[in-house]
Amino acid sequence: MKTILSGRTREVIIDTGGPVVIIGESINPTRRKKLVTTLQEGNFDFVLELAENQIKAGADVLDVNVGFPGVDDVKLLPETVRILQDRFDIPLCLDSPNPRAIEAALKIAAGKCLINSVNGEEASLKALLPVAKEFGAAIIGLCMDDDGITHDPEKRLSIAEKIIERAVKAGIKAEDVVIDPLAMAVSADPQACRVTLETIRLVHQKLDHNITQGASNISFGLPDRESLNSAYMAMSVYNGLTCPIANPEKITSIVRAADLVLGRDDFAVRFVEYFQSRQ
Ligand code: THG
Repeated sequence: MKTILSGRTREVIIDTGGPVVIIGESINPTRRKKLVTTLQEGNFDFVLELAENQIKAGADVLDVNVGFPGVDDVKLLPETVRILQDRFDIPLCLDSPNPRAIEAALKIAAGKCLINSVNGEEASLKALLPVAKEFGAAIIGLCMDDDGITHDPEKRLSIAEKIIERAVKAGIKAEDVVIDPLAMAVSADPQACRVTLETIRLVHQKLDHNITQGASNISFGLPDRESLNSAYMAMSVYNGLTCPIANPEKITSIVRAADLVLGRDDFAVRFVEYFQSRQ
C-alpha cells in the first residue's frame, strides 16, 4: 500500500513494501526552550535551521509542532508552514491537538500534508475527517479512543480498523490513513514497547497500512537514549514500521542499515551513499 505526500512540487511515497521514510521530529518545543523563545519573538531563523539540519541528515518529511503554553497556534502553525514551504520543497506533517490550527495550516499549505493526528475518539473523528477530505490531506490515526489507551495489541488493532473504516466513509482513501500504534516511555511501563511492537506486527500483517510512531518517546527519562532508540527502531522496522517520526541526525544510519538487512537496498547503494555523505 502506498501513501503519497507532497511538498510544493516534490512527492514522497511511503510504501509498505519499500524503504523507510523518515519524518523529522525536531520542530517540537518539548524541552527545546530556544524554539519557544524565538517563536515568541516572531523569529523563524531557528525553525529554518532545524529544518535544514534534518533535511541534510535524511528527513523526507518534517513534523511541525509549535504548541507551547499561551501560543495562538491557529495563527502560528500556518505562519510556520508558509515560512518552511517558501524555503524547502518537502511535505509536512502538521502536529497539533487543535483541529482549528490544522485547518488553518491546510488552507495555506502547498501539496499534500499529513494530519498529526486523528484518533478513535468520536470528537476527533468528527472534527478532523471532514477537514482531511476537504483539503485532500492524509491522516495519522492514533490507536486510542474514548476508552483511553489499551495495553491489548488486538484492541489497538481494532481501533486502527475503526479509524480506517470511518475515514473511508468520510471519502478519504484507505491508503491515506497512516496508523500510529502509540509508542510510550519504557521507563514508565516495562511492557510498553512490547505492546507497541506487537501492534505494529498486527497492523502490518492484517491491514498492510503504513505505520508511523513517535519513536523517541520510548526513551524518555533514561540515559543513553540513542542506544535504546536504535534497538527499538530496528525491531519496529522489522515488524512493519514504515515512516517513523524521529531525529534523522541520530536515526538515519540505523534506518539505512535496517533497510539493507531487510533486502530493500540492492547492492547497499543507499547505505553506502549515506555513509559517504557523513564523512
Ligand atoms: N505520535 C505522533 N506524533 C507525535 C508523537 C507520537 N508527535 C510528538 C512526539 N510523539 C514525537 N516527537 C518527538 C520529538 C522529540 C522527542 C521525542 C518525540 C525527544 N527529543 C529529545 C529531547 O527532548 O530530549 C531531543 C532529541 C535530540 O536532540 O536529539 O525526545 O507518538 N503521531
